[in-house]
Amino acid sequence: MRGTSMKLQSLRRTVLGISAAALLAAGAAVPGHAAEAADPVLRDLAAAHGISYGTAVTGAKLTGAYADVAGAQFDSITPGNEMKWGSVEPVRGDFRWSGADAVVDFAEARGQKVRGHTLVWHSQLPSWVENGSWTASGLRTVMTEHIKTAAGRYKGRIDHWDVVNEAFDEDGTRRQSVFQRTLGDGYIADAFRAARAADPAAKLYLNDYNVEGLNAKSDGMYELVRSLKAQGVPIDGVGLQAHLIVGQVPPSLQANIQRFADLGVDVAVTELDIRMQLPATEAKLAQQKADYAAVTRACLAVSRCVGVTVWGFTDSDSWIPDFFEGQGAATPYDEGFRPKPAFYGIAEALGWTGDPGPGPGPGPVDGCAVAYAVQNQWSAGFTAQVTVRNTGTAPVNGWQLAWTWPSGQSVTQAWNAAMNQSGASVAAANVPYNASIAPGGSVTFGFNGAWSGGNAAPAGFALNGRPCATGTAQAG
Ligand code: 9MR
Repeated sequence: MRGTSMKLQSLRRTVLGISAAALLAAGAAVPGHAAEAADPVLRDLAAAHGISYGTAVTGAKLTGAYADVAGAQFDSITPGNEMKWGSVEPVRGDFRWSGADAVVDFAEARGQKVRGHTLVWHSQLPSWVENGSWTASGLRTVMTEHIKTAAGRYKGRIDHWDVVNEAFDEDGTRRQSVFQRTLGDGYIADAFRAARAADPAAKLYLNDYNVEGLNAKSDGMYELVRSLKAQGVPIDGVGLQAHLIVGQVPPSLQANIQRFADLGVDVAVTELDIRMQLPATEAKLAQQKADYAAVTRACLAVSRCVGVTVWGFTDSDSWIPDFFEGQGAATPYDEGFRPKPAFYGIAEALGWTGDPGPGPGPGPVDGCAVAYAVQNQWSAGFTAQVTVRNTGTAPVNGWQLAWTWPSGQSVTQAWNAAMNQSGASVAAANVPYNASIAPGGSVTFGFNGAWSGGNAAPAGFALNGRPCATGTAQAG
């Protein structure tokens, strides 16, 4: 297993040769600290230990700086949504593969492995499956046909399939999904057998969340894996999703990985993110760094732990703010693609001994004011200018201005800032040439946006997490 990774590393070096330094030379739009030539490359560091470091991606975002970082830093890609049943067969017999194909093509062009996610899951199921009135044999046929079609389409191109996802309730008993209710306990063995038949080379995984530490749910999963192995069911691995909370990495993580490994299966951390209550503070980011390092070290400590995948590498592409109100900042890069302390925590756990530099993330701000002006507006679009003034006494070195749209607007194009939008939340980050704002100084950036119905100004702005006064920041 680890030998394979070493081979992949040398292939990548000679054929692709992408590195942070090359990105910098190519002028890639990774603002702030991200494009430092001395920054570590996680996929190289991981390969030196024979493990993999991967990321989930949103296929539609795989251009520009997002694609550059995903391609340069990670050796494994998981499509975040594009391979789910609801995405590929929303209507029975009507298959839509373009999203999944694009992610697989992206990964192959960069020498990256692909984790297929996921074949049998109770969620993001098309309604025709979830709400159909099935006989057991009818649903079994539909399930095994789906596995045959999806795993068969990518035969030989997927390293690991999450064959069955989230099969357990928190108490370790089976989740009462449509599959469990209709087919009974045996559906999991059937799914693994169908996946093996469709793609014999893929490693077949059982994947779940809240099973990272020793607890009732991971006990249930352990018992199932033990019994599947005893019956000769073709299961190769266990995926621990690891959607964690800052400061709460389970102390028994390594012991849990080890007990699964001792059953004769591989283990992977498949969906790592570590969320916090916003705003992010230096103390929380430092704890998060320690947490990312701890998870990485736990995997390194068990020889059958084959790698770690983060569930989104940038805070601009994370499910957390949409699902946990007031929480976020869960990934290793900020919304402007700048590495956070967590990124260096991973690198250090993988043996990197370089200098993370003066401050990878935006630092504290002791006073700010923002002037927001719509300069031009037409039927569905507008141009706005934003001036941010440092009204404090300390220099700002690296900044991110956040706001929430009041009436459904969206940013379409930006200048003098790197902008990202997730739902109604906008983050505008500095570009390399305007990262510093001296006390009393200001920076101005602009953007085009789309609106319909209303185009009210945002109610407030926060600079590096600190609320700013509004309407008083004249350009200067
Ligand atoms: O990241 C995925 C997000 O975009 C979807 O909205 C969400 C819907 O449930 O699924 C997210 O990914 C999930 C993954 O497929 C399985 N484990 C939990 C992940 C977070 O919800």
